[in-house]
Amino acid sequence: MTTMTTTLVAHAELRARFAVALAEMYGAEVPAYTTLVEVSRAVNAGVAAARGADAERLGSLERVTAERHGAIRVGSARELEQVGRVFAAFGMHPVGFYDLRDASASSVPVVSTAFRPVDPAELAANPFRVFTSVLAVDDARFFDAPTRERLERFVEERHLFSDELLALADRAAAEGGLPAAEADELLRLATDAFRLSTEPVDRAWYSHLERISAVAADIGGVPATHINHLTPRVLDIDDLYRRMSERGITMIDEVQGPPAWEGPDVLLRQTSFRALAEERTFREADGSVVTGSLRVRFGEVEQRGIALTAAGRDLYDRLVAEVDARRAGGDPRTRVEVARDVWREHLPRTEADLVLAGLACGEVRLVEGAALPDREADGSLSLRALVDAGAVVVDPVVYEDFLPRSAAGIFQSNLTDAGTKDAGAVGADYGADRLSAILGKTVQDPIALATDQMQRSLDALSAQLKTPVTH
Ligand code: OOG
Ligand code: NI
Repeated sequence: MTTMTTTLVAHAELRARFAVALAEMYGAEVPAYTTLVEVSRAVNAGVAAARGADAERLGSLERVTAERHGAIRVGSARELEQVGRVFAAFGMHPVGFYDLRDASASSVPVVSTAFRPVDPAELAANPFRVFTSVLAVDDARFFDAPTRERLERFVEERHLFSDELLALADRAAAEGGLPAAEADELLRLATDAFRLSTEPVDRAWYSHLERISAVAADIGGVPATHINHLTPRVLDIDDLYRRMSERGITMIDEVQGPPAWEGPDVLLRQTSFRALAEERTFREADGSVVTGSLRVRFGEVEQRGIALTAAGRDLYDRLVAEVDARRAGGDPRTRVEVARDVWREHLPRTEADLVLAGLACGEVRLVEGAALPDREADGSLSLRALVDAGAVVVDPVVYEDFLPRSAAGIFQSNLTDAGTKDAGAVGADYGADRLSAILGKTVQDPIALATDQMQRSLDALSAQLKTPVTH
């Protein structure tokens, strides 16, 4: 007797197909996204032509050009738990906790995590990730008791993810993938769950929430969730900014995050533009259904740099505070201009120096046939001596995560109204632990993941040299 083995469509392929399906849907919904993707491709091809192999230090041209992150917003712990199960089907796990409630002057009542692959091989196969925000309905600074109650009821009554989708997702997560027909079905249902709903929006309820926060209205004022944006990755975000502006697309005032400078790109730089108003149907107070428009989605693009260690992140946060202090102290230049000076004063000029200083994460690689430096007195080899001798090269570990301040800046710059917030009320307590409890799995720490990756490569190097390598 023969046993039939069905080949499974594994997580990486499901994820790659999910990213493509969402991009096709979003491109049809938001035409400016298609322009953004075209311009991103042109930017990446230009950088590759100008810089050759060096352009691929932070990821192959193929990976970078295919790379996207999405953003979605949900309204309750139940919805967050369910969307976590959907993403697990695609090998995407919660990483990082971002509290946006205090990160912006506007009213942004959400906390967030990102679902993404964590294994370096899975990231290399397809790094698709989704920045996922959940409404902090229990935060009294934003929602009074009657609004909170109504919000909870409204969100409880809707069903973003069908039982069929959740069952397929759980099966894909448990079995490492799905047979071809079930994989197709999973992709269809999962993509559809993020399609812009055509169901009428209750005008009065939406407007009530909008006065508190446009973000709250986009989450709790509509009958379904939707992709808020899909973000391509570019190798030169300043070039992209120029090219989009030349095409007549108004970008937000500046690129968020670290400045452009001659040294290494750290962490993440992002910028965005407001998408056009989209047609939606509304139910008015008198029961009539009319066509109107909403302008809540936008286009975003990003450039990724090297991941930082805990010490590097501390330094980064101090540099950001230093930039703020200089501007508050009267420096009239833009944030980016001031930041460039601060960067020049405090950061090493190369990735290898950042890594050797213990500030950034790199993977180390032995150069075939190169002569080794002298050992230290204790018999070990120092990483610095190995690098200086040309025996070891350092490849950057890419920052795979997000920045709360940039995220808040992106949220804020796409709102027309600051909303309202009662700073005197007591905020609700959120943290990675609370999200982990909701999701039933640990929200992992971005810095730990990047430092572990570096440590594994150092361990492998020590094993290869049969000598401890000290860093
Ligand atoms: C998310 C905003 C943050 C990013 O890339 O930092 C963000 C949202 O608008 O839902 O997308
Ligand atoms: Ni984004």
